[in-house]
Amino acid sequence: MNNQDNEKVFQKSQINWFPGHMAKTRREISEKLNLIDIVYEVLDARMPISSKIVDIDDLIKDKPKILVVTKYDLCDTKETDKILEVYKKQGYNVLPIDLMNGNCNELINKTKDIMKKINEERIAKGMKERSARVLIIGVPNVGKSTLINRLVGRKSAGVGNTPGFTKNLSWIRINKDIELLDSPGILWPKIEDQEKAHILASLSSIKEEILNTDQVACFILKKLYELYPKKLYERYGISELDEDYIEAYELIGRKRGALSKGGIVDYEKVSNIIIKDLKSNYFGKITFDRI
Ligand SMILES: Nc1nc2c(ncn2[C@@H]2O[C@H](COP(=O)(O)OP(=O)(O)OP(=O)(O)O)[C@@H](O)[C@H]2O)c(=O)[nH]1
Ligand SMILES: [Mg+2]
Repeated sequence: MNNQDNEKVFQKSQINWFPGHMAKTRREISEKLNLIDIVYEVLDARMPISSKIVDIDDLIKDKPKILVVTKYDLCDTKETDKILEVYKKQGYNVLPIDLMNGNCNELINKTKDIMKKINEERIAKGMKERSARVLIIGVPNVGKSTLINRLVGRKSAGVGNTPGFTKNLSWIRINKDIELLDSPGILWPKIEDQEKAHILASLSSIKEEILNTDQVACFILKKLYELYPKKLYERYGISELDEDYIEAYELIGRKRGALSKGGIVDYEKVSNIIIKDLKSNYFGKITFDRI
């Protein structure tokens, strides 16, 4: 967005991110599927709907799975729990978790329970018992590698707050009972629902470099205004959000000193501030999805 060129305010482009490595990861997951016993489908608690891979069941077929809902410490539990209840009613095994402070005992127990049944079936067929092989799958940046490190109890998988951090599939053993397969975050070729795409972009699951930052920043303002007006007011002093966002940008720019020469508010800087504030969790606990 540019102050001299206000018509740009309304420019919007579709958000999609499906680089070659995601297509490759999908292929490799399909190829390795016969080695997998259980799947941890990882969701971000701030977007338990938007961060769900739309065609996950085509990809992992009928493997038993656990929905591991990470970043529970960052979400608005009241709203997130409503969504998780729906998943439970649909028959999902759901486990919210705070990977910064919580432990993974419940997840390990659930995994052992599922594997026990699988092993009983194996024994009945005359096969040998084996340790559980678990695939960890999810959109970028939801905490798959962090989950692995937590499960293993040491830093085994690379972690970073940028989508696309993990580049390859790799096996990691937790103990004699469980082996994990870390995988790079994946999306799908076309995100039909652009509201979801914007939520994914706002909460750092889409590579920043390909995004129109003004568009994402305006979306964040709109979402906060709709869902958490008090938080928007507390951080930026905004109590009304005008349709073209100009007043809001001017306010934030002056408040935060995002000015260019001559004291004019630098809109690009303001967009970056908004995105960074959300990424740094400065708005407190939020959930952007609603049932
Ligand atoms: N507060 C909080 N932060 C978390 C939690 N889980 C993960 N994170 C943070 O989220 C960021 C992404 O974590 P990663 O484990 O690298 O995510 P990933 O899913 O492996 O990402 P890709 O490899 O890019 O697909 C890191 O900055 C983690 O510290 C959580 O439960 N709570
Ligand atoms: Mg990773």
